[in-house]
Amino acid sequence: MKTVYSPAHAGHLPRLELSDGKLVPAVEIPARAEIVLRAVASAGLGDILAPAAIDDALLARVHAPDYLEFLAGFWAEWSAMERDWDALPLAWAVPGLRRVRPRDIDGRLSYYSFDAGTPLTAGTWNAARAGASVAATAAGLLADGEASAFALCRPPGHHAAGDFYGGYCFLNNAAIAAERLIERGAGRVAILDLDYHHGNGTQAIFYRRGDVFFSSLHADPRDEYPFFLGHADETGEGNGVGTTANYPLALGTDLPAYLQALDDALARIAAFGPDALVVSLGMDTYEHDPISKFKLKTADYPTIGARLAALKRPTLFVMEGGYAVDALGQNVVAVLSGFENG
Ligand code: SS9
Ligand code: ZN
Repeated sequence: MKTVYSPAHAGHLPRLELSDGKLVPAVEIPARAEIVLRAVASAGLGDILAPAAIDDALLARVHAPDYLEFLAGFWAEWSAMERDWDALPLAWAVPGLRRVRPRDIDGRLSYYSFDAGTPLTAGTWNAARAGASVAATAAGLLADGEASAFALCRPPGHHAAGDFYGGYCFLNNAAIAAERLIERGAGRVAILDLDYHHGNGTQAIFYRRGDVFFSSLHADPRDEYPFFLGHADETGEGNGVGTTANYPLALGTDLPAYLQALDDALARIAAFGPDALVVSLGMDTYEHDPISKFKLKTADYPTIGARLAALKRPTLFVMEGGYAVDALGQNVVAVLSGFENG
């Protein structure tokens, strides 16, 4: 399996994040992607390729033009105000308030975000664009006939919706990959989100679409971030009725309970009959993840990879979360080699 990687992710270097009411060292850091790169290289998974520059028209298929313009221009505005620290928003237009776009920079920061835990930094836009180009290039490999590919994206993407960021995510890499597959001829694409957190951004982007099936296994949003999406009764709307499937799971979920949900999701995907599968590969389901509460072990991941292989569809893995940095490389390789041997 080929890997697509760009070192440009390292320009997104958040220092402190807001967590449990405190500013603490950020967990979504460059070392994450670097350790995964080293692990896929030393496992001999396959060639490691650089991405091609991303087409703006592809980004615009997923994200609103005003949102992209905001992200692209943000740091110039922020730093012109003599602010050389990372940006965090402060107030949101919850129901009862009005979503009218503010002129003020802090107002716009809030308008285009949904949490205060996601620092926007000097290098964020370039890094996020590079991550999106990694996803798009890896999707192109599938369209060229590869059976599988790994998009080693950073920052992650699945919490980013069409017009807001959050959850360490700015551009929705998995959604961009799905759109690239459709551009290159796929009639139907399934996305399976295995990150510990619900992929609220990806779900929102495709909620009314009949050509993209979205399913997600994640900690129950009553117990865990992102709290306000990911319940089992969210099943799609309009043309997308029946094309969303959520599996909210209990804190402490271990392999048997996880596989029960996974097998159900895979049966739903098989029935949908996709031309390609995009896996949002979050490794924060790991038992020692510092911000998560599932109980999967390194030895469990090859089994999960093999179940994905049994679907027998062209499969694109897109890196999402996973914050136990020391184990992240081995855990990713465990899924991908389980897939290849499955
Ligand atoms: C932990 C704060 C968690 C959001 C987590 C986003 C995960 C993205 N105290 N904040 S995969
Ligand atoms: Zn996550």
